[in-house]
Parts: sequence; structure tokens; C-alpha cells
Amino acid sequence: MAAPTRGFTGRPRNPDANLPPGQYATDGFPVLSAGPTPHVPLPDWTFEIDTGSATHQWTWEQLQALPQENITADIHCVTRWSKLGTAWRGVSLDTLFEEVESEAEYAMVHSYGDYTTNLPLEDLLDGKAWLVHEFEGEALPSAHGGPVRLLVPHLYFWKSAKWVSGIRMMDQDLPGFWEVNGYHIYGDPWREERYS
Ligand SMILES: Nc1nc2c(c(=O)[nH]1)N[C@H]1C(S)=C(S)[C@@H](COP(=O)(O)O)O[C@H]1N2
Ligand SMILES: [Mo]
Repeated sequence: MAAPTRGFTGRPRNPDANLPPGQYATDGFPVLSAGPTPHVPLPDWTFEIDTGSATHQWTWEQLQALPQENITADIHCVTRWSKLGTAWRGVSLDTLFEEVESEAEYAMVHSYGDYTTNLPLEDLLDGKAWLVHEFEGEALPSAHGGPVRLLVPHLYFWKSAKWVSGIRMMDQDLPGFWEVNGYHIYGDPWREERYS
């Protein structure tokens, strides 16, 4: 009897098909920070969603008590490096927004330090965004945004705010830090929305 063939299982995917235009894949993990790395002790860490009429706050312990998800995603920096198949662990923004009532359609994400970045609320919901606290099975290093960063892999990586501290809901789409400084207001890597 003929030995079973291995077929095509386990064949690596074609990396080019996963690379948006103008991007190259890297195995490294560059650090890009506009300022110094803030260090927030876990007992002092909070995440807050402010709708304008109500605030919702989570401590580190409360975040850990929520359902945790493992996420594998490709990330794309506007400076042209992409990193395919990165593994993260954290809480879906859907879980956090379950208890939030707001009519506002836009979000300004705030970080410890002065960084901000804007997104439409719909880009944070329906399994598209997470607060992550682990990278490749280890606590997220502070250089990469630990203890907790936003992960929004379908947009350029500047939207994935490191050292995230909260979200303010907005009725209109106002630009954040890099968006004020010439980056695109939305930042879809597949449409090369790099600069405005
Ligand atoms: N708070 C904060 N978040 C940030 C940044 C920053 O300077 N400050 N840089 C952004 C940019 S431009 C990129 S490409 C990624 C880089 O994340 P990394 O340093 O983990 O690669 O973080 C994004 N989030
Ligand atoms: Mo970036």
C-alpha cells in the first residue's frame, strides 16, 4: 500500500499576499516611540472610557478578570515594515464597550504620556481591536507599550496606541498626535493611506 502523502498541509502561506502595497516583512520588532517610555505601576494603572456623559473605568485586576482572547495578526507600520503572524493576548474592545452607551461615532484614544490617535468607533468593534498585555506569550515589554496597549491590526500601526490609558468618545472625527502632524486621518494600509 502506498504511504499517505503529506499533501499541502503545513505549507507556509505566501507572504507577499499578506503584505499591503509598499511594505516589506521583517522578523525584527522595531520600537517606534515619539517620546520617552512612561512607566505605570500596575496598582496605579486604569483604563477609562469617557462618553461625555458617563465614565467607565477598569483597574488592571478588573481587566484580567474579563474574558481573554488570543490574537494572531499581521501588523503594518507606515514606515514600511510589516510583521506577519504576531501573537498577542488581551481583551476585545467589544467586551469593554458592552457596558458603554453612547451615540458618538468617533473615538480619541489616549495614552500615558501625551500620545493620542483617532478612530471611528466601528473600527474598534466587531472583533477588530483589543487591549493587549502579552506579546508572544510574555508580558508586553514597556518599550512595546506595556503594561497595556491598543491593538488595531487592520490599520497602520500608529493607531495601536502604546501605554493606553483611555478613550474619549467624540461626535466628529478629530485628528490625534500623528494625524495632526501629517499622517492620514484613517490609515488603511491596503489603500496606502499613509499621509494626508
Ligand atoms: N503612546 C504611543 N503609542 C504609539 C506610538 C507612540 O509614539 N506613543 N507610536 C506609534 C507608532 S508610529 C507605531 S509604528 C507603533 C510602534 O509600536 P512598537 O514600538 O511596539 O513597534 O506604536 C504606535 N503607538
Ligand atoms: Mo509608525
